[in-house]
Amino acid sequence: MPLTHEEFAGLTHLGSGKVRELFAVGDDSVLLVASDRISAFDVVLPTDIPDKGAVLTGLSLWWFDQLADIVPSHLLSANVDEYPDELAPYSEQLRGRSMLCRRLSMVPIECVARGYLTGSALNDYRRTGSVSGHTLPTGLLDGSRLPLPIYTPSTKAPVGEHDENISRADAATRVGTQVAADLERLTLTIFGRATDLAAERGIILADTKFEFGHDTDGVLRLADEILTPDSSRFWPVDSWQPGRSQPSFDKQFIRDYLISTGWDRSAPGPELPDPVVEATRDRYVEAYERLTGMSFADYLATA
Ligand code: Q0N
Repeated sequence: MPLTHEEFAGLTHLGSGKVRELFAVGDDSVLLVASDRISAFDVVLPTDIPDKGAVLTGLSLWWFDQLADIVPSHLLSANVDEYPDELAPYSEQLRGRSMLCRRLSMVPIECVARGYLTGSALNDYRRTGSVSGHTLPTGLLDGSRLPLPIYTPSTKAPVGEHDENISRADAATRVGTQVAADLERLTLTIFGRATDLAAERGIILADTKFEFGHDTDGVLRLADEILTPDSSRFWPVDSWQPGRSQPSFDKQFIRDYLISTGWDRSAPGPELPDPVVEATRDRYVEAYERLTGMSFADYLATA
């Protein structure tokens, strides 16, 4: 049985992503829960990947710590033993894969930074030669490194729809000139730090998406989960080769398996065989350990 919010029947459900849930905790906090669900080709699959939610939570916590001198985050605690009493019935389901966070007033755009050209930015580039108002050099290929990282804000689409890249001028209209400038500066500064840390570990951070919100003092804080394989594209530097779609660090076994089945990409998708589940779990754990330089078993044991 996959995690759905039914598992937390006593909590006030605020929203769902494809594989995450958000609950209200009192008036001033929220609980972000990462499930073990996985999506591929835009469909949530019927088979869970054990510990995926804990890996993504552990990675986010590590990144918040690495970035704390640049931007404050929404994190209050990831220690379930410190959570408010109303969460006590769920402690064991939440351990390792949840974050108690300040409830923010969310900024209504996605803040995307890209160091490499792929995905929706590649589509925009092929159609128009530019992405979010950045005119790019001619001759770039799928996976090409960009001359400089770019900020490509996008709309927040409802689940099932795709975010749409918008111009920086459009972003400024939606959030105001000052906030738009702060988001761009913070996004590119964080992306630069994360790119350098990942590169030290042999990993290319191709692109990533951040969400921000304002706290009750009006301070802009980094929200959501950050710099995980679900919100970012990580590519092993050894196999990077522009001119083709890059193998996904985390999901390539699943994509290859799904293609081999002839699946037509309609929901719910096929169950995954155990060897594919195990190889994928190993890739998530490897991403955690390569990026952080720490043991995932230690993370789980102390969570
Ligand atoms: C919030 N989202 C989008 C989980 C992921 N700290 C916060 N305060 C208020 N609202 C939010 C946060 C955060 N983070 C974030 N929506 C609301 C991502 N969600 C979608 C639902 O599932």
